Amino acid sequence: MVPFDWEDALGLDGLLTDDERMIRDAARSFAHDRLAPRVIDAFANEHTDPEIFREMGSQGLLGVTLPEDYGCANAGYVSYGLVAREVERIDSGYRSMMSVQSSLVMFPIYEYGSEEQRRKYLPRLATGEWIGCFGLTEPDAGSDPGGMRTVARKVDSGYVLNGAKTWISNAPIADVFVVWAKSEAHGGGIRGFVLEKGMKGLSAPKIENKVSLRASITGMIVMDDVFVPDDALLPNVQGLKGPFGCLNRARYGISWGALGAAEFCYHAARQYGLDRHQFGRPLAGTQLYQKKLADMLTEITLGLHASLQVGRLMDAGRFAPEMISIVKRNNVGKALDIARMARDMHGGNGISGEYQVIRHMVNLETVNTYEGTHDVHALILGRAITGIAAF
Ligand code: TGC
Ligand code: FAD
Repeated sequence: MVPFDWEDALGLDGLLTDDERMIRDAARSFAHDRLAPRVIDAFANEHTDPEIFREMGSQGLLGVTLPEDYGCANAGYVSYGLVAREVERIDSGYRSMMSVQSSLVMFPIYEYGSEEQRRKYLPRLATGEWIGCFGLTEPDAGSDPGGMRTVARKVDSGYVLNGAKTWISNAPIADVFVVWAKSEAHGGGIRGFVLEKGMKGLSAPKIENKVSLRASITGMIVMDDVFVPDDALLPNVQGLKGPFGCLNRARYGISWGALGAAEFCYHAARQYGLDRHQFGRPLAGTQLYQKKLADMLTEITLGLHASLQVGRLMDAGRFAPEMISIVKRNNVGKALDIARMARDMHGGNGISGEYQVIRHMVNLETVNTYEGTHDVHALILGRAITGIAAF
């Protein structure tokens, strides 16, 4: 028999390698020392500090799964998930900044790019000197990205892009834009292009007044006859499997990250319940309060172990995208329930920014929607179960 650990109920720590624990601990220290002190103000003032990318880069937290040749850590997907969990324990917006850079910008350049593109972009994205964004969603194509209207027209020695992307994380401060467009020269097939800040006809206006994810800047990408040279095309992929291949990685990271936010809320609710007395005893000494804490711990624990298993399968090259749909959908949905519960358990204080649970709660509303909504992941699973696409 061993003593029960209310922070690690089924012994996740013991299932990690020494290297994974080391990366997890480094990410935890970084998040605690560098991110936690600025998050309340950043969220209140809707401020994104671009310096955070440089700081994450200096800690080796960007593109952690990519090879050392390009300045990356060459760690596995379990390590990537552990980093996402620690960063999102502070704020989903900070994890968003990290996961867009790692999974949606660096991964496609590595996986689908030429050696020249890898050498040009990856080292500076790894240090955070350059900030990246990923443009798939459009005003009229969200859950159904195949309906995109952005087009690339072939011209002498390059392409001309026209269209608009919306709800794009990092866009207003980005140096590098991975954009997906229908290419006339490839039979209307979807192709990826790497655009750079300052190109004529390219702009990235900020979307103002978000009530969720306020520490992470979001914008549009507007392309008005943007000329890109031939070597801006990502040569090694065509079709929706290109962007979906990136989304697999980011969605998996989110499955860990959302539970980091949930853990923050669970710990906060536990401490609040121990400290706060009503009716002559601590709130944590009441049956309803304890049931809520038990539900939180149970869902967090089951979700983390499921993500660990998916990460192990990804590291072994034996995963199916539907496995990722299970953990993205379940863990984010459960994290949102936990954040709402924690908000309630804090009573009136729960709506104060100082207690932070309501910030996690409103952030998780976004996380439940982006990277495939909760219901879209149910439909991905429904298709896999029945063989019938119900989109
Ligand atoms: P479908 O016919 O299913 O597939 C088209 C092609 O893609 C392949 N494919 C995949 N490949 C790799 N991984 C996956 N997960 C894949 N899913 C599909 C498929 O094999 C096929 O290949 P091929 O060779 O036969 O052409 O496509 P569909 O149009 O029917 O798709 C339906 C659906 C619902 C699955 C899909 O459209 C979907 O996932 N929609 C959700 C859209 C979404 O997730 N958008 C995210 C935008 S990025 C974002 O939100 C970033 S937020 C980041 C942050 O700030 O953290
Ligand atoms: P819609 O697709 O219009 O969906 C609206 C509702 O309808 C949802 O409840 C959905 O589940 C439901 N629905 C849709 N289709 C069906 C169906 N067939 N059956 C039943 N119900 C259905 N995108 C990027 O490309 N890059 C980014 O960096 C990025 N960052 C984002 C950051 C933020 C803060 C936000 C909010 C979004 C971001 N997105 C990004 C966009 C995000 O991926 C989309 O919002 C998401 O895919 C959903 O698309 P939509 O908003 O158009 O909603």
